[in-house]
Amino acid sequence: AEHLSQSELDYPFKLMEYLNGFRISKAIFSACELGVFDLLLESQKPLTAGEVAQKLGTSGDGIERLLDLLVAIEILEVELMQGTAYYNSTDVANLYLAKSSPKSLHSLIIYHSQTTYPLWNNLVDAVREGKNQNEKTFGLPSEEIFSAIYRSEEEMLKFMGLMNSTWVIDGHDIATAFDLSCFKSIIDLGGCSGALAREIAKEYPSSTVMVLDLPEVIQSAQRHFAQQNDTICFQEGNFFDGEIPSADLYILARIIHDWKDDKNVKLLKKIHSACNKGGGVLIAEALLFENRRGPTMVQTFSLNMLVQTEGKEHPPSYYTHLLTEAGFRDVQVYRTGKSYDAILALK
Ligand code: ASE
Repeated sequence: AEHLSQSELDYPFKLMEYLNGFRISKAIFSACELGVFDLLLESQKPLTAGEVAQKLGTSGDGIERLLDLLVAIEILEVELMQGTAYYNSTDVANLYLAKSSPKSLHSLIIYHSQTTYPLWNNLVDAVREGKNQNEKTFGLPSEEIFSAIYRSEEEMLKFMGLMNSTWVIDGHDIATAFDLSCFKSIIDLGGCSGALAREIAKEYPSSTVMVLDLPEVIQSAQRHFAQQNDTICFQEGNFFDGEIPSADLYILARIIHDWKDDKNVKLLKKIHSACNKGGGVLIAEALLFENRRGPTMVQTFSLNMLVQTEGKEHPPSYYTHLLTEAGFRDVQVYRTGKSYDAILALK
């Protein structure tokens, strides 16, 4: 095979690293769940494995092996003093792995460890059956995907945390992908915790930004993600079964990838008819290459949609067709080069 170099045939280094990927992921997840990164940030000084074990209530041997792996993958640092290893965080761990950091990926990690990981354990069945594994994994009916994703208040909060942490990281690029200043009223449909809406509101202070989501999501958003002097407002609704209020711009961030084509066309047609004259729609999704040969990350996202939803990830042409079919025009695609890209279309 062409893509396997001679040295890969001599010894499958790359293959072995891929095969080991799950152990690396789970080691980072576990350190996060144990509170390793929070402890090292709070302690303000390097700690021995014994001190970490004592503070976190773990075995000394277990934590030492975990800490040593985290050092090897450069998520932690180690310093030897009189033959004793002192572990310290790196800037990356402090910024992205500690819970208290404003850019923390802690919620994303908790979700992947406790929900995504068990779902991926049933990937074989997902591929065989071509459908999500909510039923097999969690004992929940697979038809109504959000009754599975929101199966308890705890699960809803975890999912909202996942959504929140990605938009804290990626929201600014979505907000600035296009000049949206001409849109004075903006509604983020399925805007969840409001993290992306806040990024939009920060960038366009003369626009009003509203999050429309299911009643139970809005209530959780206001209870757990509200901010003092919030720049956005919340509206309970249902963009499939209920009314969509009129606005200049609608945001659909990671909505289209959850659903099948017919639902997506219906939704975009409904948005088109609610949309004010001169308005538009902004879609935020992870875009595949047009030939679907990458990016690898987006291909893994698409399999993730298989195990958990009824949707998939798409290349730009899919969104262009969808938007055009719903009556939108002047579709513009902006690739951020990060996880999520932006598409703007006008009424
Ligand atoms: C959805 C987004 C996600 C629905 C279910 C989901 C994500 C995980 N599960 O709209 C986030 C993006 N995907 C990954 C793999 O992180």
